[in-house]
Amino acid sequence: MTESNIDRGVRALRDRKKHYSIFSLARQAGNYHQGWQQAWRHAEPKAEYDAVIIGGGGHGLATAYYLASVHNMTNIAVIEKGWLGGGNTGRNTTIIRSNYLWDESASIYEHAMKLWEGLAQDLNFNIMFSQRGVLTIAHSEHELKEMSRRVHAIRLNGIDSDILSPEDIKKFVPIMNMDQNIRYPVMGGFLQKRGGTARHDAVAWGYARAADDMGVDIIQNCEVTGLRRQGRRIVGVETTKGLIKSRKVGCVVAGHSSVLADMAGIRLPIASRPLQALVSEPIKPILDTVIMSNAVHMYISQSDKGEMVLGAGVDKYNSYAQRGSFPVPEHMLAAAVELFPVLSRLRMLRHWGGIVDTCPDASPIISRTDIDGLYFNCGWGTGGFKATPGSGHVFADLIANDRPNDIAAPYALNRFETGLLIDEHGAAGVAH
Ligand code: FAD
Ligand code: PYC
Repeated sequence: MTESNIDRGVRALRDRKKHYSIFSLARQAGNYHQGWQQAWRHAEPKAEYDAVIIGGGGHGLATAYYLASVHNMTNIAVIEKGWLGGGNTGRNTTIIRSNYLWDESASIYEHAMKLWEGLAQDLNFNIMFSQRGVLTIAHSEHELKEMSRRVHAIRLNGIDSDILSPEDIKKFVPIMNMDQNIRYPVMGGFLQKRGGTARHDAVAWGYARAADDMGVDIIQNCEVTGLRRQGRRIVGVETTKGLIKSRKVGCVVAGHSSVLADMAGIRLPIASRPLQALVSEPIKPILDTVIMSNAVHMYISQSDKGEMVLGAGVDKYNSYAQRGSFPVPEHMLAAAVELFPVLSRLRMLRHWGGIVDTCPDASPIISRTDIDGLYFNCGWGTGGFKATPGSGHVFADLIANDRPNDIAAPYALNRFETGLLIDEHGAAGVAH
């Protein structure tokens, strides 16, 4: 007798309770964690699936989760060449906000924000979503004017956003250097109170566990090396574990999108560039919000562990190497120390890079292609973590129904032919 989805759901809930019982935790601690249940199965590929998602980052896993939970498509696989979340999902600085300029952006990023607000409950997984506010600071008259325009546009879309004066900022972030004679004086800022952070790995793990519970096969250490077509239709993916057949294939591989597109003979308007970040040794709590400065390419927050999390600007060259050049973080750290002198003797523990997929208008691509059954979700560049739930939700809808919904429609590839670009360079956290 085969197990129904409902039975599987009930079993999964029971398993989770088992997994989280306090006695079980204590027992496992004494056991050096031996015998812990895996959060998701290590699946081996089946010969054929109703849909294959390439890329086991947050966006790919979210897509699989919503395909299963909203569209009842459970015969699906997520194919990941490395480990889950090992791409940009596990490398980002976790800033979440929905304060973009254009209506199309408000629609998708706010859709994501609303999903974030209930995501821990939806997934039954603590993703450590923390709405601690995101404050963007301005260092010139010009930036202040642009900021005011953006705040009005954001509010017209019903999204929270407040202008802060230097006096407000001094109260809100006491450790910020408000001296007006420094190289980048803080002249004002704007705050999205509902913005914040989430634990990036937990987002990947939460989606993976919930998708696995519904029968999704998550296949790690399996690289897609080719896209199999019959004429203008996709029929499968070639992988390091053999051919996997499917008539629906979603590519969600961020910095490697052009590589995948090339396998199908498609040229995407994407440049892949390194973006770097660093964390410090953990210290006592000193910063309870997120600060971003687009002018100096610096953004900073403090993790729940106490580490200061700092990110820099994009490197100025294309690359697939997950590291970056030294001058970029050096420039950012100089600005960070000027703005937060309290950090001057802080030691950095780790430093890394991710490869971000940037589009000419700094907005993503969520699109069918001219190959039937082949879809792309990419181009999130320096700012896709915040979109993870919204992106997965609308991409699943596109794959299931083979037509974009109202939120996804403006992000189709044809905007690069029609000229209906969504220019969000000003709102992208990092200039590129
Ligand atoms: P990824 O997590 O990169 O997943 C793609 C996966 O595809 C990878 O795991 C990769 O291994 C896999 N893959 C690639 N090729 C293949 C193949 N051939 N076969 C199988 N699998 C393949 N965004 C924000 O909103 N806020 C931030 O604060 C922020 N900070 C950032 C800081 C840094 C340093 C970086 C690098 C990015 C930052 N971003 C931020 C951007 C954000 O991380 C990304 O937009 C987002 O995580 C993309 O998620 P994804 O699931 O699409 O990609
Ligand atoms: O998109 O908010 C963002 C961001 C901050 C740092 C990198 N990206």
